Amino acid sequence: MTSQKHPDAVRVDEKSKDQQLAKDRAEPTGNFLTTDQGIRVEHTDDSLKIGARGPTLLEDFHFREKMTRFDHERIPERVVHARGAGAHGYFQVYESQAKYTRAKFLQDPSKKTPVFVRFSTVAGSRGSADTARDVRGFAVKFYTEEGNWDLVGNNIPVFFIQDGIKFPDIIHAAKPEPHHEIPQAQTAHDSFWDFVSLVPETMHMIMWIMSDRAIPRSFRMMQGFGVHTFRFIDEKNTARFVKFHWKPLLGTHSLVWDEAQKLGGKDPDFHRRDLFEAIEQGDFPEYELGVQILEEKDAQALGVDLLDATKLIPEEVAPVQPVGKLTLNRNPTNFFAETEQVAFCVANIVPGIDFTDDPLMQARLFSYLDTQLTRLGGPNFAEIPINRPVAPVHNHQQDGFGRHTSNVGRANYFPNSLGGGCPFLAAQQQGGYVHHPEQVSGKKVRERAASFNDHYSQAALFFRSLSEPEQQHLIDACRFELGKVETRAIQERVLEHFAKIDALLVSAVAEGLGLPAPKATPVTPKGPPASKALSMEAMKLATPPSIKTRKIGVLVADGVDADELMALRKELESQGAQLKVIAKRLGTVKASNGKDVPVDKSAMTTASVEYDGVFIPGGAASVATLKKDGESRHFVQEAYLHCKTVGASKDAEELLKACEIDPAAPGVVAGSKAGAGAALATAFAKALAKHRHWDRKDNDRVPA
Ligand code: HDE
Repeated sequence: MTSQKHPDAVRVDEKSKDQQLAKDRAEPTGNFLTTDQGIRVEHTDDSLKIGARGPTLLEDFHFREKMTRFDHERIPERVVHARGAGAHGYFQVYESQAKYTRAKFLQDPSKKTPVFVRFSTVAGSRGSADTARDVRGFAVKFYTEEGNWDLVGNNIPVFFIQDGIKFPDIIHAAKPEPHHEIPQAQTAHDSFWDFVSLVPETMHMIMWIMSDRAIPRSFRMMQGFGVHTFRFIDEKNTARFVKFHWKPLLGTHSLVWDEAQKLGGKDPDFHRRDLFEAIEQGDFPEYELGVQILEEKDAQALGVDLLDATKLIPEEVAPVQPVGKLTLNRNPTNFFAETEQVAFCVANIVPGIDFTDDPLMQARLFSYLDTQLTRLGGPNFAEIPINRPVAPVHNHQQDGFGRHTSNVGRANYFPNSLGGGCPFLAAQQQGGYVHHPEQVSGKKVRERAASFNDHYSQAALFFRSLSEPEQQHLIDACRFELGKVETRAIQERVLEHFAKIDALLVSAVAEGLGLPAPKATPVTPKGPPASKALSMEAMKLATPPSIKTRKIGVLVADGVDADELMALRKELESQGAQLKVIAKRLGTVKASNGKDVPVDKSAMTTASVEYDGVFIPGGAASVATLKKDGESRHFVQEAYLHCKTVGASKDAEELLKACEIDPAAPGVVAGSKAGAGAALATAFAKALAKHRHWDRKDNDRVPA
């Protein structure tokens, strides 16, 4: 019997998971308030007492239940990746991947497989700020017809360590120090860099987290990577190595460090809000899944050990082949039920995909379920609605805290005759998971393979692949992080490692620390001398520029030129960007033509760091008011400092002057040169599509 013909076979489509989740939704509208036992409540503001001023009675079951339930609302936060945001969506393959894998959800381009995605930071607590410098988690649960596949990745393609046994060490070192629990969500402290200085395998990942990749502009604008090498297995049981990549269709973009730090205070929910709002507005985040495929016989010749998670395979060596598209189109109904209770696990895998002996991955195969036993209060968390597969579940697992399923019958063992032998086994042709019969032999040892030994080549490849501004940002980040380290010996040890990566890197960081630079002895990267796919700036040149979903702050006061504002709105919105009118107070401002212009944000509640660009329309009275206002000048100067596009119509150039901004500077679009109305709006949109203007040379003198 094939699994297709069996009554248990499910048809999975985009809606399958939502329909399953709908059964557990509780709708308060139009319903009575009840206790957990379904008893209607007639009063919930006063406890039951003897007399209005008397003692409260123990028999007040409603009070006791209400308070008990409140007292137990919290579950332990994730030991890492505690801070996150989730979204539902679907995945659709472009064309059948049968040549590589027998995974059913990768065969039919008309099929939409439901997914739940959770993005996260690693080091901070659940309430920490979104924009901390950190690697981002990019975890995807595919509810396929053959069961759940979890691709639990990050936005950086490599990891700090090579063997999972060191994970508790690196995480202890990165988290707040144990004696005073400081600092929150930051690696800029002694214990992290102490560990790094003693463990050179961290160097490649250190380059990535000191780069702008660690401060993404949005979850919608970052890449994702499976990190480890997996296997694809085809129908004939041929195995090939595979590395998974997610590429955001909006391009990969970042914040600048000063902006990220300020956002931590101004809007700690910056990324979470951005994701939620984009989905609510119908701007659905999209990512292309790509694979690097390597034949097993070619692996030896790569010069890089595929089992070493501190290394990547340059795209020049193995191109990323597009496989399909992920679309996130629905926000969770309830944060706790879905985003908090979702449990990803590297070991959740479907036929056609398999593991490798990567020692980091092997540790993860143990750790995820183990940690979830504590976090989700016992072994039954796969029954929590968000975790439940859409594929049917039948087995002899039973009992334990929070069990929902009521297993039918008396045969709770295998083999059995009392239950007719059910549930029965599935052969490979019936969808049974058969592990790849990898040939292994060797002595039992606690050793690291010699092929894992090179810790500097790919760190150097990464640094040298960056554009000059990206290198400068990385150097500044190292100067910041190491500048906060108090132990000089730690700084010195890190410099010794940097000396093996790049001469500019080590001299510039040493200078910032006021230390002599050790003699640079940089390694020569194996393989290509540089890789375009590693530089966000180089990637930008390859993708058509777009301002879709970008946010522009427009500063106005009474007397603003409404026509100019209209022209700008028309142009920006036609290209999918959003315009937010900012004034001293909410309500409306009076335009020069006497019309009321609605205000979206009061200056007090927002800041330039929340926008991708700033524009100042004309209107003599409006500009005169803004010019006198320190907050408005600060807004413009800060946007300029962060290399954002600044636009001003001809009469508003006076405000630029008051901000000491040269109207001819890169990324400044001024009316005297660009014209008025539609011409000005078009020039502004074009500059905005560059995202940042790194060639601005004088922005450092801005005091913002
Ligand atoms: Fe994780 N990781 N990890 N990790 N990881 C967890 O599982 C672990 C690693 C990643 O949104 C934990 O349920 C070990 C690499 C993501 O819920 C825990 C090692 C990558 C998430 C755990 C690693 C990741 C986690 C904590 C080294 C990228 C968040 C809570 C061997 C490929 C998933 C939990 C979510 C979460 C262990 C390294 C990604 C403790 C032991 C490499 C995206 O089990």
